[in-house]
Amino acid sequence: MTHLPLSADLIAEANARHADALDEDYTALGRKLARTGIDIDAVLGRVASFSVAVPSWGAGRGGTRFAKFPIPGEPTNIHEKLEDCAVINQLSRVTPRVSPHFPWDKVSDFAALREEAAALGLGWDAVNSNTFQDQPGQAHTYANGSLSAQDAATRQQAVEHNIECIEIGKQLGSTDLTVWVGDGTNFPGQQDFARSLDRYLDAASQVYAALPDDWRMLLEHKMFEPAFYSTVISDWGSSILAAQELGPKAKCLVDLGHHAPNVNIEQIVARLHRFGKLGGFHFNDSKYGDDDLDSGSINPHQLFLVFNELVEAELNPRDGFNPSYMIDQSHNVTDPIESMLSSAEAITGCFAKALLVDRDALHAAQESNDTMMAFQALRRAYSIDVAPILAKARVAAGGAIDVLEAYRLSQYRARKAQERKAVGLGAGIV
Ligand code: RM4
Ligand code: MN
Ligand code: MN
Repeated sequence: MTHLPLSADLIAEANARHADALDEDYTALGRKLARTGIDIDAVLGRVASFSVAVPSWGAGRGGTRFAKFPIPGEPTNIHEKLEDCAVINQLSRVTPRVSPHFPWDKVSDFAALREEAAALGLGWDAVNSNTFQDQPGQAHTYANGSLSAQDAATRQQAVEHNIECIEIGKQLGSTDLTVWVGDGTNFPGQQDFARSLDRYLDAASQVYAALPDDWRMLLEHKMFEPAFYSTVISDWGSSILAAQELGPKAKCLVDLGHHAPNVNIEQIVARLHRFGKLGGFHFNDSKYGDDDLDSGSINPHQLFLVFNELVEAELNPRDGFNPSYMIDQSHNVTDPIESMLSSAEAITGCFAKALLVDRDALHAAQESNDTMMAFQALRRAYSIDVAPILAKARVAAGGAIDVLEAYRLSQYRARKAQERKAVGLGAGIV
């Protein structure tokens, strides 16, 4: 029996005020698309089956490395985070899974946690390990690395933590382990590049060996931070080499903020797919580095181009096509629920626009070296306002036409501010 946090009547009442306008807009867009041979209901069907996971850690105001400015009603534990994630899914109907992070989300009874999520209409996505921070009482520090540390006992501890995450994930019903390590150096000469990678591969292969048959290990690369001179898995090259060495269950995860500025991420997506190693995404946006800003807030065109490659990849599955989609954001100045609602809409919108690309026209232009028409095939799809398709998909599933309006009408955060204890100050997450 599911029990969702917001009143269905409130959502229905808010929707009723927009229903006629939405019907008009959807019909008009349907006519426009029909002129180019696109069936809007078919696109609606694809959009309705799209989903993206939300990160448990994104439900709080993560802050920056410098400060955290908590808001009243912010969640203080995984139970409250789940409730907030259920609000996001109830309104958007596109975020039915939560990606947990351990030990942050540790509880004593994971079977009960799984049921608790199910009662909120939520399942579980990839489990994320954390060997980038020391925990109280931990035997060996990660100050000098984790899976790649010089010290064998530290590496062993990091391996065991990842295996524990797999065990937890089994209880939750996850099938992916995402591994991001902060390992790297801050000074030239600090570590030998080759030997640190050897140590990482050796330790990662022990984690890999513990994966159940239907599990994947998603390797997340990141160019810098907290290591600012070099990181062990710094880029997609290191990531794919590691994934190839580990084996078929190891894939690469692309966090959009983990590259040098202006890197062609959509091409990386195509490359990873070409070699059967595209495992998943952490969606966010950035201006400078790993800014973890809201998806599509800085460079929505890049997000569209990424989805254009994903749609192309799906049509040419080569060794299969099954990337996990997750949001990975840190919210400093907004209500995290509002940010994730807005991001989920931006992500789904780019997927919908990518579906509208006239692939025959694009491929014909590519074949005949007609650069302008190839570009226009993308530009035409990018300029279409797909909001009516997204809203129709949400309403049909019980969500809100205007997600932010319904959320504000619900006064959810103000109610939680009465019930929840206050979050302490302090620095945020990386
Ligand atoms: C890292 C990376 C990981 C996330 C942590 C919190 O920069 O993006 O995915 O687990 O931040
Ligand atoms: Mn990430
Ligand atoms: Mn990051």
